Amino acid sequence: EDGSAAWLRYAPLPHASSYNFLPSSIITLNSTKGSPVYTAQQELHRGFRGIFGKTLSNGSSRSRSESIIVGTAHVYQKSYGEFDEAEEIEEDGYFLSTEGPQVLILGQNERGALYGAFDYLSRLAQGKLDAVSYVSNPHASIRWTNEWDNLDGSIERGYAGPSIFFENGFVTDNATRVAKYARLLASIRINGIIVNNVNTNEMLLSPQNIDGLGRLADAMRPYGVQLGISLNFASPQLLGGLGTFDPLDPTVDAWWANITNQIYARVPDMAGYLVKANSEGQPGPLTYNRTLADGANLFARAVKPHGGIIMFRAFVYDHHLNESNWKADRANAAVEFFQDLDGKFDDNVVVQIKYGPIDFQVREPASPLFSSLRNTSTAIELQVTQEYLGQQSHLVCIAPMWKEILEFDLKADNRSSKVKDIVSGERFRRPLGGFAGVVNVGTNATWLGSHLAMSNLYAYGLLAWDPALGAEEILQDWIRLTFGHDQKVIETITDMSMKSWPAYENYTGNLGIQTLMDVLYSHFGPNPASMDNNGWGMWTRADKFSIGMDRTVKNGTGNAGQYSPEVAKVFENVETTPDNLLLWFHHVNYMHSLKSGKTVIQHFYDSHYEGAATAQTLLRQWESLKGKIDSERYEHVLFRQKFQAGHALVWRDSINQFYYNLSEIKDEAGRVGNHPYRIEAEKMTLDSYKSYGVNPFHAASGAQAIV
Ligand code: BDP
Repeated sequence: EDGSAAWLRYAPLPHASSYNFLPSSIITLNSTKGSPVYTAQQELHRGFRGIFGKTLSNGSSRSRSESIIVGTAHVYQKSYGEFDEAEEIEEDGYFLSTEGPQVLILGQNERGALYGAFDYLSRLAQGKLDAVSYVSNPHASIRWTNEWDNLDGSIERGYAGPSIFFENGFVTDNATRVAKYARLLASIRINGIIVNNVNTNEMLLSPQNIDGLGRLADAMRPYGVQLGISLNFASPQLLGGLGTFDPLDPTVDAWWANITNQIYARVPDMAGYLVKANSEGQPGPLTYNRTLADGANLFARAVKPHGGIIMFRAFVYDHHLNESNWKADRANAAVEFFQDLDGKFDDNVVVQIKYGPIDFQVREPASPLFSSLRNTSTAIELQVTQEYLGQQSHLVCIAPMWKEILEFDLKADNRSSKVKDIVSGERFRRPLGGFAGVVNVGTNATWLGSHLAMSNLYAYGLLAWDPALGAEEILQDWIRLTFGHDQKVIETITDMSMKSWPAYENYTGNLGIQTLMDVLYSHFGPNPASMDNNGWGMWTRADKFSIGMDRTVKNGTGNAGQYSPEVAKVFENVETTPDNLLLWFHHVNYMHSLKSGKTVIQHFYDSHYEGAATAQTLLRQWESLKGKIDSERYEHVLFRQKFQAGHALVWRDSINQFYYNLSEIKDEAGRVGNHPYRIEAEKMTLDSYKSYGVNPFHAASGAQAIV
């Protein structure tokens, strides 16, 4: 159990032999090798062998009883006649029925049939053997992952080893693991992968790499997963040798049309392009005083004849923010850059918006851009890789956070406007929309570097398909599939996971102050001092007396005013702003009273103690599963839980000490700065260890560490 099978283990079901009503053959309505329906058949064989130890035969249409019929609804109807549900099935959707003498798995398209087969197998593997009959349709058409893989094989913000897509400047020769990843993604109904980093290298478009992309797409196609790529805006100049990359220059236009045609010649079903322009050093249309829409439409024209889509990222900001302008607020950037462009994007452009206005923080309000763009298709960008959330060394189950964002009502025109209904295209009647999840899997057998982090990938896929599902419900399905049916295992991992995001928020940065990590590069470990006066923003604005970012219209950066009036009213007022976003929107005295009656500073101290205490219990809870989980995965997780338990203490003491030093306000419980039982390592007799000063100093007690 090295984790490579993830949730597709098809482990033997306890008491499987007592089920006597299982089908014995499969009738496949399209047996062309490499088609998703063919893959579905293979998967059904594999699943039945694993779960029931049963070999299914390949049936013919005459042997209909006790068989599974899998294929598209269309083909089924031609052979077997109409069925009532056919009309309800939408693109990529499927009908699953286990009620009659046959099991029916019928997709609107081939991909849908494969999703239906995976759903059926997931039910069986979980022991959900009751008869069901339902149509399942996707909430949104775009359900993609983004992978931040570089051509040299490294992965930006990846925590599971090198790339499965690239090595040494080229697309990998061996796409076996890419096919396995596509299989994993198809099982959670993801239909596209952007394979390379948003911070791009134009050499991706060399002839050799275009051919390589074809290889990747070939490996993914049997799973209904389409390939897409990130582009470097300056490629016409960097690679094509043109004197310009101005999006309105006809030679640039022709260059992109030409290279796009070359790519489609090799990858006829390419999903499209992802573009990060004019952000964090990436080139873009602003260089030529063109708008971001001019930039996006350039690519939209190139892919249009091929049916491709442009995902244009809203993550555009001027990162030269500094204290000279106290009104500078990166949270305002996306709306400022994009609001006047609403309606100016071509129909096959989707603006891809990070869930919050800043950058994947532990707590952010939903981005106001979702409700500012009414005539533009949008998608939400979520992060599965735990960049700011402990980098897979901390257990943080993110689905509850995603749910809060997706369910948030932006009240556009004072009508229900939940984020999930905006990105599906429904609220503003847009033709496209959906989800992009930054995953960053690597070659490590565990895919993400941590077994427990895989619940986040699983949940991402299922929420993109159906955001109405509950976080806990998804989690428990994942646990059963990943770790089996033991009730104690299910309850313990559920409890650990559901506690983990609040705990992480508590010990890293609460009340909406953001993850108080080292913002300068690593994004790991505490460094509250780094949050202000750097090139990326000024976020905590903490001084001796007060803390928080005043984002009100009245006195602050005006960010609250980017929301619709109904929502803005709530955030503008310190009394009505929820405590968990208080310091996101307001600058208050440390002695300001929260709704709980506690002061801000005391809440800080207490939460950091509570969060770190929970991290200790996560470890104990995991230890209670010894013997109930195979030792390979048990030990792997144990190592991480121990690390988290220790690192949570480092976080707790660093943050508390930092604000105690700054405010000089004592902890009512007398804990902060007072560790009577602690023996500092550097004070001991050091035998082949040396002590050294730690920077930032507050990340080690006594500012010293030993090596
Ligand atoms: C930041 C990451 C950086 C990414 C950037 C992005 O730290 O590595 O390039 O987002 O999303 O969070 O473009």
